[in-house]
Amino acid sequence: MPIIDLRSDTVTKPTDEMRAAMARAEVGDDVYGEDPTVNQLQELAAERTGKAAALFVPSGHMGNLAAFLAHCQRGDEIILGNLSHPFNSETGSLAAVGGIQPFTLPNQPDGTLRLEDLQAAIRDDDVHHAVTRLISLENTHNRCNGVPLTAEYTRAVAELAHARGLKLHIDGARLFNAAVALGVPAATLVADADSVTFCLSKGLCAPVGSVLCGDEDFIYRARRARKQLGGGMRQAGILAAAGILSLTQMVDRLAEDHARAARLAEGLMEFRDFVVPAPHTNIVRFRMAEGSQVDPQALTAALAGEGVLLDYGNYEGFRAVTHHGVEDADIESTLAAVARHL
Ligand code: TLP
Repeated sequence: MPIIDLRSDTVTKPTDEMRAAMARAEVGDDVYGEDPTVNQLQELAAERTGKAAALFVPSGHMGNLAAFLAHCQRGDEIILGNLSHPFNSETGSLAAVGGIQPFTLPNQPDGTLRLEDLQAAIRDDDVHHAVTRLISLENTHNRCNGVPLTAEYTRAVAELAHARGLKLHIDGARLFNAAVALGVPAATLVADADSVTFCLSKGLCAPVGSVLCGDEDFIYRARRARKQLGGGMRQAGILAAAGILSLTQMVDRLAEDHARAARLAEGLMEFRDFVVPAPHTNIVRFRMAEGSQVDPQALTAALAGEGVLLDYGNYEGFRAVTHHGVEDADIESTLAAVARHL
């Protein structure tokens, strides 16, 4: 049975060119900083994000956590969205591992945190208070329908943060989706941020890895944090070789994923059982319409029985994510399967 896997873009497999590059990658011990392919990936990532330095990490989660550890001390506070990935889907690691307190603000439907909410959330210098150290934004915003944050918004948050002595981190797991959707270089989107993580192993198809970028001092501290988390890797050039191709060959094609997500949403909107907001990038989120008699869990299971895999959660609703492994015909087959089961 052919499988159409729309659960996530994390299911992408490395391309044939990636496997060939991995096989011939020159490697060394990266804990000593001696893996030439890792070094090449880090230089390329720094250049693409407009930062001075970069660090290859095993996952987006570790990239965010290493950033938090490098920016904060135990007992410090990070302001982030109530729908953000680090707050909801990273096992509470910033608190459990970092001893850092999250201060959540409501994410607006466009993925932003309101500037007035941010201003009010930054704590005064008072012996009772945790020290507010960092603001963390997410671009694109996973739970907010994959919406990209603009460079102008990010600049406004950075100005506010810097004026109050804080740093700004961007969880840019899908930063290149944002760049393609907005038609601006990734570096422009994060120009005013102090650090950014992006994932190689989602829409960009590498098998493993993310990159954390920032200035030299910050990356020096993040390298120690990565080691503390057990994430120092040795001959990681085997993995970095695929990541180099992610950045040089796989970015422009993200536009195809966005077009397929738009087509999927358009088709889903025709079913009266669903409420489907228009997607912005490669993430389509939708919910059951009020009064629908359809059981979403049963529908998800029935579709899975036909090889169409979607994500469903009681709180989040449905999620379908387009990626390199999903063709135009798969979108039409998905819509036909949904029609059969409604
Ligand atoms: N997101 C995954 C799951 O964890 C939900 C997905 O399928 O979307 N930031 C954002 C915005 C993410 O969406 C993710 C992964 C991460 C960070 C963490 O990346 P990894 O999975 O590499 O640790």
